[in-house]
Amino acid sequence: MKLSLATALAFGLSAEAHAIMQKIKVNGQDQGSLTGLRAPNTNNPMQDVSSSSLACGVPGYTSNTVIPVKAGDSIEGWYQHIIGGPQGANDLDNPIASSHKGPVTAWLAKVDNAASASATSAKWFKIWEDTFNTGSRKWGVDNLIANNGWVKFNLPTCIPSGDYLLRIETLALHSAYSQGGAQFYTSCAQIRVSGGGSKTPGSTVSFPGAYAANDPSVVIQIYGSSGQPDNDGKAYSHGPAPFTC
Ligand SMILES: [Cu+2]
Repeated sequence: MKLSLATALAFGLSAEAHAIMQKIKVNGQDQGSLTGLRAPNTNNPMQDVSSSSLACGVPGYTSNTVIPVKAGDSIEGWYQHIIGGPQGANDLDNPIASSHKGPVTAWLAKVDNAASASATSAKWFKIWEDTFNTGSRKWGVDNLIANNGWVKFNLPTCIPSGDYLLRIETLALHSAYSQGGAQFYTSCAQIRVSGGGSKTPGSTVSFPGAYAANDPSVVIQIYGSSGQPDNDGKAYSHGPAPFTC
């Protein structure tokens, strides 16, 4: 059997080609590595949707910092192969292996104190997603790679001021053809919003809880009839629709 390079990568060679979300920018201002973040200290993914670490990753790096932001601010999150950037020279798997197709999403949860709040009891709502473009057949991860690991979105302008946890999730689907094969890469930022409004989401979810192990967005064969990871051009959705003001 002749395998394309992409298929060969998907089925094994890139097993260690993981990534960590490790810092954010606010309105273009770099906040510093791991500052104000809850991030895993390994780039291994989570593959259990019932994990108590599904919100912010397996506990590793913590911070006492709460990053001040304003409602509507531009936020960027940075994924790299390992903390600090590439793993050695000419790291073809930085920011993440190109086999790791899938959606990138961002979520908020209102909390009393972002530095100390429990992520598992937080009530989350999605604020942004980059899933799959049926026209270009590009995944959120393709755009993440094109932007050297940066994912960019705006905070809603209408959310109430106060502390929030901001969760960024990349879901790699290259091995999602069997249950338990999808790979979740998540970290959270601790933020304090000022200048907000008064609109709150009608519904929220918990992590774990938002996804079932057999959700069609979690168990999926993204390799289509052409042998490409193009989902056969079919639409893809993952979790609730983003909150809008
Ligand atoms: Cu990986």
